[in-house]
Amino acid sequence: MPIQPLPSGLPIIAPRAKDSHKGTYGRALLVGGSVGMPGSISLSGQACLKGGAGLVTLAVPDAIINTVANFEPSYMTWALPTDRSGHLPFHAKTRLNEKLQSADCLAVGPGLGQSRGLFHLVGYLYETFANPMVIDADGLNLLSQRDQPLAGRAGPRVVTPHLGEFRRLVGKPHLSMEDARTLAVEVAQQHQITVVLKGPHTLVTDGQQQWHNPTGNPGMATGGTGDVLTGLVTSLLAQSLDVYSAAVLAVFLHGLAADLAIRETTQPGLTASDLLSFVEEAWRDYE
Ligand code: NPW
Ligand code: AMP
Ligand code: MG
Repeated sequence: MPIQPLPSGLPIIAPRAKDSHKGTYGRALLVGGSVGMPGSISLSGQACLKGGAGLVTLAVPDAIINTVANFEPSYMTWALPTDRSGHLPFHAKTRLNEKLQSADCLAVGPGLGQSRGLFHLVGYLYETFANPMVIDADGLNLLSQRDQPLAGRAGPRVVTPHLGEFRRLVGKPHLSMEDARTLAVEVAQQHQITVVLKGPHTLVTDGQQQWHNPTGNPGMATGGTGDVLTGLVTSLLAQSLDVYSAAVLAVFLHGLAADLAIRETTQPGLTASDLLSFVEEAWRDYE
């Protein structure tokens, strides 16, 4: 039974055409993971599949590729070099470029870690990848270290900070959530990007439009739930939604999955993996 009526203004995804195939639903490339954080990028990849993307590839440091591959058989993996700290060096871009050429959309950041090489790699991707791109987690932390964090984008962009990450991005360490919500609209407008400011009643804005998300609950305050959201946004981009619509629908389904999950689990017991299991039921409510 549906949990609540669907709110108006929710983006619409057309039913699948009978003659469609996996290429119809897009090729998504997700870059992340590091030694110690292989789970985050896997959660994103699994969410990207559950969101309906046709082909999902995770580009990860070769040191963790077997671990990441073993989490889920339905996505592909692409090994990049690992530096001595367990991260991707800047020259990983050469091998990454082989996959970027065929990627309809890109996500960067979950579990990526931070290093000098990654600072340059993330800046390079932000400034050169012409298709839609999601930047989350350490991808945001690395952009934050640039003189002008969000300047120079080469294509449509969605950033998905929680309050801590947003504070770093705008260089205001004591910003309240209320002020952050106001500033998020200004930042989106200034850079012509979509900002997803996560938290209770996540705000999605492109500077013109605003979505105050009605779904979600405090059970989601647990490691990995944001990584699931990154995968869902990326999935909807792969299916050709515009960046604002992809962000709104992903945030809505993500919260709805959590609301459905706690009917069967509990708020303290909810894990990011549980969220993945309930994305399907969220889709059913949406349909
Ligand atoms: P506090 O604790 O309240 O003082 P970070 P992260 C603040 C990966 N993960 N509202 C918080 O402040 C991610 O993908 C891997 C307000 C603290 O200062 C990243 O790559 C997992 N403040 C990496 O870990 C599962 C908030 O921000 C700081 C806030 C680091 O990401 C876990 C914490 O944020 C994780 O996803 C909020 N809503 N949220 C895995 N299984 O592999 C946070 N803060 O330092 O950016 O750390 O978000 O854990
Ligand atoms: P992250 O901090 O990147 O792992 O993202 C956490 C996710 O959980 C975001 O989608 C938040 O909107 C959601 N979340 C965290 N705490 C709450 C809460 N108290 N109520 C609703 N959603 C939450
Ligand atoms: Mg996160």
